[in-house]
Amino acid sequence: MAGRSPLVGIVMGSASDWEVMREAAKQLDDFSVPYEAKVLSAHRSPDALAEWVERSSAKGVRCFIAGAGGAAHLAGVLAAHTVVPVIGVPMSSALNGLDSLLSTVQMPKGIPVATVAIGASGAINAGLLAVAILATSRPPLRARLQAYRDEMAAEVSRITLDE
Ligand code: RP5
Repeated sequence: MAGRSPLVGIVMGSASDWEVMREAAKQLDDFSVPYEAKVLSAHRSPDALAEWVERSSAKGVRCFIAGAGGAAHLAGVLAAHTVVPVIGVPMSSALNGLDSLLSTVQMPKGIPVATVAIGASGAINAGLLAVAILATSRPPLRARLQAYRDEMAAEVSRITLDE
């Protein structure tokens, strides 16, 4: 749902992150939430990152999702430039994502980043968390999110095990 005025900004440190980060975008598509997705790096293009997050916040983005790997400071730097909520997605890495996870989750007090799990599961949850944040002030979206949860519960209750 790239196109309409974006409510969510998805950013990643490298094009190599997109395979995972597109899972967040898919969730937003499923809930018809408009987003913008960009590659911007906290260390390779810091000025462009700051300019984008400040412009996006002013234009009406209500939640950011930031995915990065290694010494993953992208989400924290993003959060330093906006009061809009930031969700961090740690990418898998040479250290199996543990470096990315700790770099993203261990923000010093004052500038929070809501960190999800490493990799694709985390990206899916980041998309769903962004939907939940938006749903706090959008009753139709809240109803769709509740229906999604209800269907999940129904799927679990349909499971039968061979004995
Ligand atoms: C980080 O370094 C990116 O977020 C990516 O996860 C990682 C590797 O980047 P590339 O070498 O694939 O560009 O900045």
